[in-house]
Amino acid sequence: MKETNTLNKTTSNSTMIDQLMNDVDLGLSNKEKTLPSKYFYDKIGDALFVEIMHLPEYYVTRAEHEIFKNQSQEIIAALKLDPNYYFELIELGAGDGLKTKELLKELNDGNYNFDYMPVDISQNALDSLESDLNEKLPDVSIQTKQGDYFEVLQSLKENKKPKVILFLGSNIGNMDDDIAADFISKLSNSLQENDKVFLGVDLIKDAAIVLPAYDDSQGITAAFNLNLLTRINHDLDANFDLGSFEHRPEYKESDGIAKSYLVSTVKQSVYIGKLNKSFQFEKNEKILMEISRKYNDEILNTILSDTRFKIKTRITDSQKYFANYVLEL
Ligand code: AVI
Repeated sequence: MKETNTLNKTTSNSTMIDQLMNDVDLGLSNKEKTLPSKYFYDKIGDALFVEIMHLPEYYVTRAEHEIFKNQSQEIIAALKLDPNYYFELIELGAGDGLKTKELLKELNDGNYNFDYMPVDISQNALDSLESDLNEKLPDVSIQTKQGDYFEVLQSLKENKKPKVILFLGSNIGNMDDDIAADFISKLSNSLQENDKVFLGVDLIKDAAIVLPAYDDSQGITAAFNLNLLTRINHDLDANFDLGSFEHRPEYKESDGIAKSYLVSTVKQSVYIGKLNKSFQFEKNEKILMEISRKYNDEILNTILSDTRFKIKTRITDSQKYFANYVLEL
């Protein structure tokens, strides 16, 4: 079992480097340079993201955690879960599973019959989630899967067991609207009649609250973004000079999208060995590192418009910063 895991890990690492090479080449060749935020999550990126989730300015995790802590019975009722019927609880982008653990505890106490299947791009995150759960909730059966969201869709389709899909943390917010709509549409086509999705999204609100969440005073979010340049230096033999890029996030309530940029503070050339290619940066030229889309019912309904999903229930935290939606077919 262990050896199979190690083999899978090695195979997916080399595929990941090929994909990274491709995506970096594409993104930096764009007129408006961009790098995909899904590559933030290497070992250092995972640790920085855990720090972000505990930052005073980053309200997102706390708001959703409050929902799971105070309203887990409401969640179970909204998902119409019944202790007599088996279901798979599949979490896309599980990370450290902080919020889900509240629900798992409640389901375990209520003798619900389920398997927990966290999916994440980061094997590190899955390994620590699995050992933490084995220690804290040893009766919960856990089967981890490493991969990105789109990769799991096919396996969802092939498996006809009843399912609840958790897609929390406003992870959907890191997708462009058209990609989010495509993903949700494919997800709806991968599910069967009584399956449910529990989707967590950060709500549109004032820039005075949103912007500091992406521009914290300790510089952790800046380090999180810059770490992708370190990863490219390491994995693709590049020579990004981290001292000449500055983290500069932007957010306008009217757009509802937080955008994280790294700005080149000088005119410079960056060489990427594995691509055998140099990329030119003008002084003040930006690389778009990540978008974090904020939602309301209208935006979500637009994303759902070409899918079979309907919004059934909306649960919010006490400050109405965050919402979890039950989507049904
Ligand atoms: C994972 N994701 C929902 C986070 C967000 O809020 O967009 C990632 C993040 N980036 C900077 N801080 C947090």
